[in-house]
Amino acid sequence: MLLEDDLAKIKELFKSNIIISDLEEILRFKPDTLIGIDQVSSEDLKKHGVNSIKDLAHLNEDNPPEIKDSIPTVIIKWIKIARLIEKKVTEQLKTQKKLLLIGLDNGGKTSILSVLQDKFSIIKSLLPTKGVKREKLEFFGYPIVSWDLGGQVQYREKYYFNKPEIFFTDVDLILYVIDVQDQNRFKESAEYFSQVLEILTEIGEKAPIIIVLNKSDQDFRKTIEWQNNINAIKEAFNPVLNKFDTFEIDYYDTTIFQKETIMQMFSLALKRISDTSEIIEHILQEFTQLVSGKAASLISMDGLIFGSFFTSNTDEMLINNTALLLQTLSNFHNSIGLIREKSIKLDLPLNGFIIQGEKLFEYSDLNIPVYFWVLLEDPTLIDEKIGYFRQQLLPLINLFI
Ligand SMILES: Nc1nc2c(ncn2[C@@H]2O[C@H](COP(=O)(O)OP(=O)(O)OP(=O)(O)O)[C@@H](O)[C@H]2O)c(=O)[nH]1
Ligand SMILES: [Mg+2]
Repeated sequence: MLLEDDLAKIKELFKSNIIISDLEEILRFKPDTLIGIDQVSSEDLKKHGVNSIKDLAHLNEDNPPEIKDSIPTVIIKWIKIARLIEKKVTEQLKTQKKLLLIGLDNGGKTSILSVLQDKFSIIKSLLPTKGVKREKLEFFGYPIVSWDLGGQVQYREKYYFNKPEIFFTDVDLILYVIDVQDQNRFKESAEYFSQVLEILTEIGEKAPIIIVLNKSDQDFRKTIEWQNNINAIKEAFNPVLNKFDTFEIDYYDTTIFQKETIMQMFSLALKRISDTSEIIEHILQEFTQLVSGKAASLISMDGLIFGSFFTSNTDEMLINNTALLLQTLSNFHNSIGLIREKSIKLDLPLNGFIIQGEKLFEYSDLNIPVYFWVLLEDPTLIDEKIGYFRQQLLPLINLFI
């Protein structure tokens, strides 16, 4: 059974005049009941045997049908939205995601969780976690249950691997935390990591994993020792990654002394488990092309990057870092009583482009503003095109994870 709340979120993908009384019937609706698909395209789709949302979901995205006046990326976007709806309707929606933090003792797992919840004052007095600490949390407004697996050897050996189903089933995301300053324990950590992957494989779990290179403190990060340690970690871990090559694994360096490193790591993590991040990135691509831009990004005021589109890595860095800094400035202005601007712009005339952020909407019960950022030469087209994208993006944000 879908919860009322989820039903409401799915309804937002449909045009406002569409009445939905029974969920099962949604999949039989004509494609043009969806926001963004007009009747002419719907008729065109019919010629390709697509009469319903379900038919649309089952099209091959590598070889989309040719529809008059629509570029392939738009059709692919429709296919993905139809798939999302099918998934939400047919699968029982889990309301909370399960996040597992694993790693040797003293790596910083509990500290990272504290930073994420802005509980800075308790960090100094943290003791080693005894066994497992489970907590219900809200990250960026999304509900998550964290399982913080204390890393002391007695728990690792006697507890987790004896009853793996309790700890490792139904996991959505794993953060494997390493202390990058403790070079004597990289091998031990890699062995533990290997045991964890072995167990996950045995019980058939396939959650995305981020190897968190924690304690990459700002001053230490500049040293040769840091670089040597990172190399040593990769040397110890890469054979494990190669052995278990079906897992999706990323490295990310963090320090609890710079909250933004933890937030960006977590942004990446949420994108990995998002049902809609890919669709959002398609829409950003569509928009960027329409306004002849170079890059676009959708970012919440608290720093969650829902998705980005870019043509070069420099453009990606440029737009995301500029946007995050300008948002920090906007948060400061807001904190001293200024009204939040709907549009934030940085003009770089000598370089021939501007970076502009438009407030699209607010999400979650916390009313967090979401800004749509674009890097482009000529901003005149933004106003004209943005309404259409606002309408498409809001439901996808609500269904992000
Ligand atoms: N320099 C530095 N110290 C950190 C960082 N993160 C955590 N620490 C310190 O590392 C120590 C251990 O942190 P915890 O969060 O308790 O480690 P844990 O991984 O939860 O350890 P167990 O619960 O035993 O598994 C504490 O003294 C933290 O203050 C970091 O980014 N940089
Ligand atoms: Mg702990």
